[in-house]
Amino acid sequence: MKCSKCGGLAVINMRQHRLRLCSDHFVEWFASMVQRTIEKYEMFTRADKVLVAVSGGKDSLALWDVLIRTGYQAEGMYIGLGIDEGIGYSAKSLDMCRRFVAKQQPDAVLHVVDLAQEYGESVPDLARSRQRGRGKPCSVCGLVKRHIMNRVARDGGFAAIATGHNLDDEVAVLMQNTLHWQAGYLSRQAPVLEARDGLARKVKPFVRIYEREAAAYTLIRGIDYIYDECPFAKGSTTNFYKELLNQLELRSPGAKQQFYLQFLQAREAGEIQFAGEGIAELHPCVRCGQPTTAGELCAFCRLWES
Ligand code: Q46
Ligand code: ZN
Ligand code: ZN
Repeated sequence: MKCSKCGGLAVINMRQHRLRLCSDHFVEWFASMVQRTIEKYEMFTRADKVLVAVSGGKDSLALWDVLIRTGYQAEGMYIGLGIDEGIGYSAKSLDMCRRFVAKQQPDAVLHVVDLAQEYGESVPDLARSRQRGRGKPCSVCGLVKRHIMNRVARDGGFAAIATGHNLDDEVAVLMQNTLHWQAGYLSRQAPVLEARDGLARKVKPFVRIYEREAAAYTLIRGIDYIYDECPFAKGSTTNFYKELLNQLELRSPGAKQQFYLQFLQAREAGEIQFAGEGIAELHPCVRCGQPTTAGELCAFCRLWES
C-alpha cells in the first residue's frame, strides 16, 4: 500500500477520505485537519489559553499533543474521580497523563483536581451514598466534571474548554438523539458551545477526526494511553450505537462523516429546526458562584448537602 502523497509505505488507509498515507504525511494531514476544524468553527486562536480536558485516553492526549505541536497555548486538566473497580482506573489514567507530559511535552502544564482530596468523597462513593444513578455513577460524574472544569477555566482565564470528543462519539450521540427525537439535545449538539452567564465556552476540535485516526496518531507519535475504558462505560448505549455505525461505515465509507456534517449544515441553513431551542435562564449559585438554573444552590453544591 503506497502513500497517496509521496509513494512511500502507507500506514493507514482512510477510505472515507480516499487517502492512504505514510506516517509522516498522516501526522501532517491530522494536524491540518484539526487546524481547519478550529478555524472553520472559530474555536480559538493562538492568542487564547485553552484548557484541554484530559482523561489519559487516546483522544484527549492526542488532542493535547496536536494542539501544542501546532502552536496553541493548551494546558491539560485532569480530574481525579476516584474510580477503581479493581483495575485502578483513575490512578492509571492520571499516571498516563503524567507520563505524557514527561515523555512528550515536558513544558506542558497539567492541572490536577482530586475530588476526594478536595471535597472529601470520590464519584462512586458520592453516587452510592446519595443513591443516584441506579448503580452507575455517570450522572454524578458528569455533574462533578462540568462543575470543576468550569471553575478551573473561569479562575484560570481560559478562553475555552477543549474536549477530545471525536467524530465517532458525536455521530453515536447524534444517532441516539435522532432515534429518540430529542429536540433539545439536537438543537445544542455542536462543535462549539458559546460561553454564557458564567459558563465557559466548550469546543470539540476532533469532530472531523475518526476514532481510528486518533488511535493511529497516538501510535505513530508514541503516546502511551490507558486502553481500558472507564469500567462504568461498559455496555453503554453509546457503545452499542458505535458498533452499529461501524457496520454502516464498513459498507459505505464516509457514512458517519456525512450523517454528522449534513446535520450541521442543514441546521445552520435553517432547513431543520427544533423546538425547545429556548435556553433556560442562569443565575449564580449563592455558595460557589457558578451558574445554575435551579434554586439558590447549584446541583453540585446540593450534592454535598444531602
Ligand atoms: S461518566 Fe460514567 Fe464516564 Fe464518569 S463514571 Fe466513567 S463512564 S468517566 S465519560
Ligand atoms: Zn507520504
Ligand atoms: Zn454551587
